[in-house]
Amino acid sequence: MSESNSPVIYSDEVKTAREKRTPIVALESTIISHGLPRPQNLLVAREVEAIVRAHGATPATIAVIDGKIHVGLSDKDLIAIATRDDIVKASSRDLAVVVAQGKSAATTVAATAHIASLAGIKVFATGGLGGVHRGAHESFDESADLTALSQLDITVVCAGVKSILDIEATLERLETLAIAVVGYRTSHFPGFYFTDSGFSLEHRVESADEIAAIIHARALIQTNRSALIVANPVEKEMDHARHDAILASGLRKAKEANIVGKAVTPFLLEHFHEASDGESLAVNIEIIKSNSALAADIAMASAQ
Ligand code: PSU
Ligand code: MN
Repeated sequence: MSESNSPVIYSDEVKTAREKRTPIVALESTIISHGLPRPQNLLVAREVEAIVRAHGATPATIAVIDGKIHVGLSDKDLIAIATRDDIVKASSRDLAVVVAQGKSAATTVAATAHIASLAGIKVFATGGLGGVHRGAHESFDESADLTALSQLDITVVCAGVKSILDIEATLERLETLAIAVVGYRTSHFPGFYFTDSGFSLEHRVESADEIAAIIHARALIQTNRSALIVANPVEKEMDHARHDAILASGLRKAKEANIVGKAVTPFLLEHFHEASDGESLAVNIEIIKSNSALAADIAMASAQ
């Protein structure tokens, strides 16, 4: 494909970073369009980019706008993703359809990781990964994030997987798919809103340098055909009893409203933000900020 026909457009700062080979951090956009309420979503998207820059790396928020895949968004693009009503949620399998039909989409972890890999970006920050949903033995609802990450050489910084999921089953699937998981300054797998999901981790790391060393070793040993997950727990977690009550009502409402497929995760997140009076929103924002800072530090350490 010639450069001019390419569906991929780089922002000016990402273009410069690619030319100079300086560290870049990929950021997903579904959290902006479907994960956070307006108007905070736009403010957070901007803030997260500023954090990556403050830590010395270049942010590359990824999304599809009018049929073009953008790696790095201008402020106008960020506004479009945060405010337009025609932004669909795209996983990897949706990308080519959206591009060919000239549509606009926010990218999930799966789609963002795919495009980041295409662009040679090795480090990616998100909030929480998708995983195995509760009741998946009947619904078969398992996020395509897991399959995508089983096929891509990328390091994803996240706060574990959302507590709305079946965390134990998700950890089993990560093991099967050969997706490595290390805890950042913890031996417990975080549960997004919780610092500790109740499941322990085998590997713990203390610094970005240590993670950079693992990334380097993965390449040498060629176990980098699947992703490395850096699980970074949020400091101030949600109240457990309140969380459990909100989750129970959310799952019940989702069932009553017959919410299925890719609508499930956004539905439950929105329910949390409404029912918790902003507590889950505050935790969610802390998570994405802290993960972006750590991802930038890892990208910088990896460049040494
Ligand atoms: N984490 C968040 N907010 C989000 C998501 C993750 O803090 O909105 C999004 C991510 O884009 C993730 C997606 O890839 O939810 C998973 O959706 P599903 O369960 O339908 O695969
Ligand atoms: Mn799903």
